[in-house]
Amino acid sequence: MGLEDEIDEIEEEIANTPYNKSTEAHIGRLKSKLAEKKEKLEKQQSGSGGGGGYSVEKHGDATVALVGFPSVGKSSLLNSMTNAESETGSYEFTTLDVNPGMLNHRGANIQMLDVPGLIEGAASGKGDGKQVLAVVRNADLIIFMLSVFEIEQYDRLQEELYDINIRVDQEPPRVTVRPKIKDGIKITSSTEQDLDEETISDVLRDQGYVNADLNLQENVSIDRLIDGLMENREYIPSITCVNKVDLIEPSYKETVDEQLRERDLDPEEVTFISAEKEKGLDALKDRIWDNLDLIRVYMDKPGRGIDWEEPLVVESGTTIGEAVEKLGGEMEERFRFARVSGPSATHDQQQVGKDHVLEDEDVLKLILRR
Ligand SMILES: Nc1nc2c(ncn2[C@@H]2O[C@H](COP(=O)(O)OP(=O)(O)OP(=O)(O)O)[C@@H](O)[C@H]2O)c(=O)[nH]1
Ligand SMILES: [Mg+2]
Repeated sequence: MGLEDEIDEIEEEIANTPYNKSTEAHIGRLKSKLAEKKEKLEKQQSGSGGGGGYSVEKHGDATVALVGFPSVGKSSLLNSMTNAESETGSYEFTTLDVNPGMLNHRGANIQMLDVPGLIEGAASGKGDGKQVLAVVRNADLIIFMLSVFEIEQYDRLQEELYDINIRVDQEPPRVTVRPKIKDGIKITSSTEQDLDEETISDVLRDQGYVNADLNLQENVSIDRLIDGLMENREYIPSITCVNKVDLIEPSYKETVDEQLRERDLDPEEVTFISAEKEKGLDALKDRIWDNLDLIRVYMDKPGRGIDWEEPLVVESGTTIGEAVEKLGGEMEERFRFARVSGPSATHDQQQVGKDHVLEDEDVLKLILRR
């Protein structure tokens, strides 16, 4: 029996076993066995695939990936929002490669990747789907793109990404494990756990830990526990947009909203657009910006004044020290202190050190050693 068959078999058994206290331990074993087999399969495939695949170099201040089925309008959107020219077509699979484009919004350069239409089973390595999908792993934000008549595709997109170990809209599990040389497995937890200690220890042992300290800072499920023990999971936030709204009557919107709600998507948080008619694109750009959690810092340069055109774009929560590190070179070596004006400052030109946390639209002047 091949690995893929074994995986199918375990998945089937999990699906057919009702989850309750008496089956919990068994399911725990099955799930960790499954994780292990998937890991092995992935290694086999990446080993024999001859490398290469699709890798897109990261450029700009952040990267977002457009994910959707063929013909939902990904290339059309890329073309209308960025400098890219991606081929569009009325037939499926027009785009076969990953096309990057650069979106400039609020002074930030945001790289957008047009990921070829997801095919069913892409994540299991059929065709080139899996390699193509893998570029999504490097994204800072995923945009799920749905056509207004095919909202149900959302489910499939979620599954495909889950299968390549992307966890969408999840925080990383608050699970830390420290291997040691003796004394078996010890579990400490800051909260009540639903899982039995026995189940947790079994999962740990199945993942190859014989002696280890496990610390849990959340009430973990079996899946979250396994994710927390694995190093190859990516946790990426997402937004959803619904395209081709120019094709529906206003009265049909309620039906679409209902289909979104069935998938736990709040219609208010979904962006309705027409890539072709260029409707809703500003709202989408704002949503992208909001969800990337970036801030703009305007540099006050000696002799040149404040650069309002090209701010330094960094993650929110960035300190002066980290910003200076990003600027690198001279700035880093000769840094003495900084003067900040704007939202994070108590007064104009406040003198601050490296620990000061920046906020969106701050003006920053670096005072350097001679
Ligand atoms: N009516 C309407 N048609 C659109 C819209 N956006 C895209 N289309 C059309 O839908 C078809 C597919 O668009 P593409 O942008 O090529 O779709 P894609 O998602 O890149 O497709 P693949 O590259 O095959 O994965 C084209 O004929 C577009 O003209 C829209 O907002 N409204
Ligand atoms: Mg395309």
